[in-house]
Amino acid sequence: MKAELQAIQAEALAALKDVKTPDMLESLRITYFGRRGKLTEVMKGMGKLSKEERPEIGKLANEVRARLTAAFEETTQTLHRQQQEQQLAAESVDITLPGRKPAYGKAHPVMQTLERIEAIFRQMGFEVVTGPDIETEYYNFDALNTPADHPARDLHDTFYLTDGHLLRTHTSPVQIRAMENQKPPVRIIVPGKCYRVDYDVSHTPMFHQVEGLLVDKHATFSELKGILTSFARQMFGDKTQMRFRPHFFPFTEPSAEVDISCAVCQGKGCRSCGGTGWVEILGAGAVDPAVFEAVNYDPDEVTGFAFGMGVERIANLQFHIPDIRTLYESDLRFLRQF
Ligand code: 2NL
Repeated sequence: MKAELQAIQAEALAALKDVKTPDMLESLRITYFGRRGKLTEVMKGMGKLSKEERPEIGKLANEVRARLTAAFEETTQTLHRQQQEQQLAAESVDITLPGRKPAYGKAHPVMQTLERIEAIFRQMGFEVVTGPDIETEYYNFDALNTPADHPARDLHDTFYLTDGHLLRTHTSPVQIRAMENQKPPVRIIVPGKCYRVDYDVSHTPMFHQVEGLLVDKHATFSELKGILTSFARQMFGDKTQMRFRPHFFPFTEPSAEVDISCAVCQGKGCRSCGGTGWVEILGAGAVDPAVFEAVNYDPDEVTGFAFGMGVERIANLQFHIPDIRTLYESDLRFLRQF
């Protein structure tokens, strides 16, 4: 029986070495430790031993069982570790693979143009100020010397809301608020969204404006001309010529519309400028004394100059976009060109 036990131990230890899977291990466990297992059978036969044999064989049987139990346990651990290592290897990430490229976005063409305009005026000492899109009739029209019967106030031109509110038709109300809140000198530009009831190749119901305001003890029209000429040359090129045509705005007197020489034909006349050699880029003028009175500035103490330009129009000249409405159709095939 002693030899039998030693043989079982040797055989089981050898068999364990060849175990590759948990299934193999389990069937081996049944072979030795199962109800009819080899070791179990030997243990069952212990009762037949003589009193003399029993202690020695019993001790050996216990040792063999303990050793095999430990060996089975160790194999269980080994298989488990191998299984984990395989899983880790299978799931590992190859950090040398190239990453997925993020899709870069960029500023809308109107915003690109607006950013350039702002940078040019900032560099000339203007502060950028913004205000609300929803305004009152007072700030949008009354304070700007625009009479009650002025056509701009027409329902057909202005989006009216309830309670005397409206969507601002220009950014001028922000300048009114700025003058109410600060004493001269004032040197600001006001970019922002504006709204008018209008829709064709050159108008969208929402558009962007940049207005500028300069108020000081002795501000002059020539200073305004200098600022606007410098702006136009930085925006459209060194050789750009300027032309001021008399015009009328309710809030400025005198007023002018300002043209630049056509950048496409250098003023020779082409389709882009309708053959005239000039394209209009902005309106400007000397702040009307009635506007100063509305904000409690003394027209005898200060002079002021203001200007306003449509950003979509400038973007059009920069990028040669034939129909302004395409800017707001959110078609990426169009927008990606700029
Ligand atoms: C245009 C013309 C202009 C102004 C805007 C202004 C603002 C105040 C006082 C006086 Cl607070 N004037 N703004 C002046 C002249 C022209 O815009 O054609 N814009 C697209």
